Amino acid sequence: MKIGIASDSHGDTNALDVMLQHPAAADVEAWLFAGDIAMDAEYLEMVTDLPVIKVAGNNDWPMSRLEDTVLADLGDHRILLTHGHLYGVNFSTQNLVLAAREQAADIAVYGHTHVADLSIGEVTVLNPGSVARPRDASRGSFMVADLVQGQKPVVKLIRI
Ligand SMILES: [Mn+2]
Repeated sequence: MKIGIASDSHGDTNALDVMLQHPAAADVEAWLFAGDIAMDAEYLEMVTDLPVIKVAGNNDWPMSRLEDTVLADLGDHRILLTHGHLYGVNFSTQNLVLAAREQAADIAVYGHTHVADLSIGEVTVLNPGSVARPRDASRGSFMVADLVQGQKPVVKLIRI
């Protein structure tokens, strides 16, 4: 199954619309939203009518009732989804990888840095970057991951 991964839209629903109109988003069956801000995850749910697995970002505190970290089992993959600020991702993804290992997750998804990150390994670590406020390029970004049974995910970074 193909999942879309987005983060840090910070209320820019126009950027989310552009993302959803991208051909790469056409056959996505579920979305992961890594936080900042929670309302945007609700917008995604509303306009796509797809499941949106979501967590709170640092800018969602204290309004959001969302969890900080969620585990999602999709096929034979287990994804640890979190915004990342609680794991010190501005410094390193080491704590995030440790948390994923402890939870037997093979994929860790985070946001917060607004910088896309893709590291395929024992734990595959993904950051889709910010769809609205990128710090690593002039155009925002998101990811599409193809989750195949028994294989590493096939992940594409897409600039909008
Ligand atoms: Mn943040």
